[in-house]
Amino acid sequence: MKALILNSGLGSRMGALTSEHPKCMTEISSRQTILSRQLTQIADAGITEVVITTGYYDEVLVDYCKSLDLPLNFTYVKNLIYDKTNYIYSIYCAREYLQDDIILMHGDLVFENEVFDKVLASESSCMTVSSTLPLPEKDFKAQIRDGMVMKVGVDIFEDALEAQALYKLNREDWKVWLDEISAFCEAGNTKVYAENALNELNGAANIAALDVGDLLCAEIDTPEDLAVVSARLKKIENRTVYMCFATDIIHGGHIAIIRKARRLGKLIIGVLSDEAVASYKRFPLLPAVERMRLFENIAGVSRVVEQRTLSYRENLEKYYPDIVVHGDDWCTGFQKPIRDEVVSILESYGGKLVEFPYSRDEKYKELQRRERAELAMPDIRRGRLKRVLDTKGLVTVMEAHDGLTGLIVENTVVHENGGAHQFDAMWVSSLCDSTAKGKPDIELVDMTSRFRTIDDIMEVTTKPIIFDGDTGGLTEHFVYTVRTLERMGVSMIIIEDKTGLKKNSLFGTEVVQMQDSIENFSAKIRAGKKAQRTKEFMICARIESLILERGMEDALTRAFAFAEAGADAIMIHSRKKDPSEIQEFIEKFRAKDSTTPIVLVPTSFNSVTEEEWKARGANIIIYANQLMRAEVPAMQKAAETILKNHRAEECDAMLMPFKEIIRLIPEE
Ligand code: SPV
Ligand code: MG
Repeated sequence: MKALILNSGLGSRMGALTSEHPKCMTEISSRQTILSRQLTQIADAGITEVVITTGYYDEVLVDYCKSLDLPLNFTYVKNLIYDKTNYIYSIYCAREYLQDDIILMHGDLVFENEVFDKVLASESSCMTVSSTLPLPEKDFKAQIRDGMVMKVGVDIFEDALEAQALYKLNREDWKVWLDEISAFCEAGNTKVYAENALNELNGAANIAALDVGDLLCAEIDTPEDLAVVSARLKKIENRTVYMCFATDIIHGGHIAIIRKARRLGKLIIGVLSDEAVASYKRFPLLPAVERMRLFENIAGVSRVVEQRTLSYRENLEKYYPDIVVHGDDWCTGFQKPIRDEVVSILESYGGKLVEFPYSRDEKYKELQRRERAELAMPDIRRGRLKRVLDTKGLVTVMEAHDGLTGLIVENTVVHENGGAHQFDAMWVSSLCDSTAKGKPDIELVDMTSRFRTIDDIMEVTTKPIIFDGDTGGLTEHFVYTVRTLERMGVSMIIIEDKTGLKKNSLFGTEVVQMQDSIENFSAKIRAGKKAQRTKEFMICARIESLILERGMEDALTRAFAFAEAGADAIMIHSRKKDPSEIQEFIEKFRAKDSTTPIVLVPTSFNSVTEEEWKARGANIIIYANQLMRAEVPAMQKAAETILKNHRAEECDAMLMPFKEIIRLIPEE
């Protein structure tokens, strides 16, 4: 593709403005001339070959083009009789350089970037017209039939639209026109417009009318035109454009869309907060401040701001951007409600939405895969629980007892309000890990086997892991457990203040269970904290006083003592359906300690929503065994159905096809 700019003419209607240089060198702002603007637009579009026809002040023009230092190769073709001919003859002189797809423009044309983008995006040959501007008395109009340009001229009024000499001409269409231009010139017909030759072709050049409506696309013939166009340009350049990003890896696709966006005006980039990113896809690798810094250093980005929610409302109502830019991927699917809201807010103040085609390039998918792999690395995974806690205030955790349940916790997503609701972390429960092995929950499954379960889960997932460490065992053993878990990339261990033969808390006082002394358990916590090597690993003290019916006072005394001993979080447990004792505990604990995170396992007291718990001051909600309780009855039912029917057909309806199950398993 080559650009052809016609700059041979005298520009005499500009008066003194063209006394020392050709019209195209007229300044349209303090930084730009008509020509420098055109050439920058051409270079930005990735076009490198430019043919310029010259004549009037040709040497000044050539020197000027060189001085612009743009990544363009110029071919200058001088029309030696520019003062006696029209530009049809300049084109004829340049014909040998024009055997290509061509962007043709008059040298006095000023158009905004969006116009040029539309021209470049047009697959068919096209000419810019406006269906909204009035027909000019003396300037170009195009006669349109079925969307195609039939004739162009100043005297055409029938079926006509205002038209500007900005064309994209595919090689075959251009050849037809260029041949006719040559025929005209060779017959001595050199004082007419090149469009006179086009008009002889009766539409054979297949040029579509490209309606650019009210967008700026105007020629400058007089000082009055110059004043109008300069004023419009100023407005355009002060336009603000808003885009929002959730990414922490910036690749070529992002740069391409940023480049396009910044051509529309001053670009403000909104960077989604960590919390908003987490609710949209997965927890970000880099915190928002660092992601903001990445964008601040991209050329053409005027300003970077945080967008705190998935909804654009807050920032749109703060910055009132003239344009919002987004990929067209949000037109359907779970992001549609966000888009709908943006459209209605923009409508309310006259803003505009510009959508670019979304890139689904394989190499970007590969980057996402690498990003996932990174998230699974122990050092990155370990610290993420603390980060999620800090950013979200409430973390939801689901039990996983093997690779497959890990994948379910990792990938289950519910789309609501334009976001993706999912679990933040995984709980490796002693009850479910033991049950999966057909063993009772009495610390019978040894640590080596428990670590194996963690490893199976870690191999296929990226979310942070909270480990159920039962009593933590002997303090001498516990310190080793802490270090092993840290090394593996586990984020938190929860140990309960029981001793002797531990039984599952859901048995309560139905079985004999011993609670550890405050002193012993505090010493265990202290030893664990001393043993750990990273600062992010968390040790949570679980208090069994309510389970063992030792009363609220005992629970609270222990909670404060364990926090004092260095526990990073406190878990309070209850097996009552009624949540009131847990609520009372939270209230009384929070009255004195506003920061230590509170962990709950609401298996029995399951009527309270996460939002209510958060409002009361809880921070981590663990769904400790629901996946296992879902799978056991489903498996039993399938087994019974086969036994009853002596075949599997009746059971089929209750089963998931394996094709769907294996979709859960990630491919490398
Ligand atoms: C577990 O899931 O193993 C627990 C929580 O420790 S509970 O079963 O409620 O005691
Ligand atoms: Mg347990």
